[in-house]
Amino acid sequence: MSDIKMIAPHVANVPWQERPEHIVNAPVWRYKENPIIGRNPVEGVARIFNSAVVPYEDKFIGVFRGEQANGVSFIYLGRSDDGIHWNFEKDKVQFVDEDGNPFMPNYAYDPRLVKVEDTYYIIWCTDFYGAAIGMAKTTDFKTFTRIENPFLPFNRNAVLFPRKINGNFMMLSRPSDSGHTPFGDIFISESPDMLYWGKHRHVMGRSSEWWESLKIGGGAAPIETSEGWLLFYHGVAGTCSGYVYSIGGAILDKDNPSKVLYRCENWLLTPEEWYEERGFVPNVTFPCATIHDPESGKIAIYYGAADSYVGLAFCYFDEIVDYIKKHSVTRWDDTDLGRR
Ligand code: BMA
Repeated sequence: MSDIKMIAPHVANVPWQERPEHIVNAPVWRYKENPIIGRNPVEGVARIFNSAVVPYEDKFIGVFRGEQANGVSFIYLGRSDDGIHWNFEKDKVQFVDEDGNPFMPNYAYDPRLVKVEDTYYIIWCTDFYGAAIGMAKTTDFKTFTRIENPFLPFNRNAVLFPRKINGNFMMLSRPSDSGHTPFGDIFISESPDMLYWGKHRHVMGRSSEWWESLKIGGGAAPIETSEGWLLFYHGVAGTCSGYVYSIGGAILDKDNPSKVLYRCENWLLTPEEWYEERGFVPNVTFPCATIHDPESGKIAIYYGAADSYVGLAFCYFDEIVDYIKKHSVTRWDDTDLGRR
């Protein structure tokens, strides 16, 4: 076993189910009662998927992608005592500008939720004359204040690191196009103030492994470890009947996270269950968050399934790190600084 340590606040009540006996060779297993969020969960919302949660006041809170019955996605707030059963607010999250005036995006999808210092940041895909990254902050989950869109269009899948590195906020993103983007690598950018972003670097690209050969994108907020940042991300294959989204894992350098230390050549989870293979968009497992605890080593992964449901999967920190290291294949453009 690896002696790598997870560096994160203790969470006593990580949602959890032990590994079923029949799962022997895989480091990640699913919650038996998946999906944890089914169809039509809120009046006027047809599907909730691709959503992010955090521990909050000994319970859990989350920002959920709710696709309304008119096909437009917005963010809905949900609360849970156990991280599994969720209650949603009826109305979508109302964003305001710095002066407190209403400032709603035209749409909002694939939100991530990351606590940095004392503030919770929501990062989502927004319409900024095309798909781009939207950001807002809150300290009380009552007022959600938008901050400047960090990047130009087109971009998606932005994921903030949970702390500053070398004095700067760090964010992963995936430059894209305006449609169903048939390409894409993960990049990282830095900011001293969450306003001005620069020092852009390439982190990792599509690989020659089939399951992530078309495009990749950040997933859950990276988990700090004694050696580097554990990243769950999505990798996409283009097949003759459409895209297939799987979950991958990598460990990025602690001080220079544009360098990949380890990258698992195998997917960690790929569509296999009915709720992943069948839905609005079949064959999608799309990770957006983890709840994790350094004391027990438990990690619960929240992922969108088939653009229709939310699924929950589990792994042990030690085992997933060992698995990623054991099956690591990196290329020179993963391990370099990502500057050209
Ligand atoms: C991507 C995003 C995700 C979605 C996926 C599969 O481009 O739009 O929200 O889960 O496609 O449809």
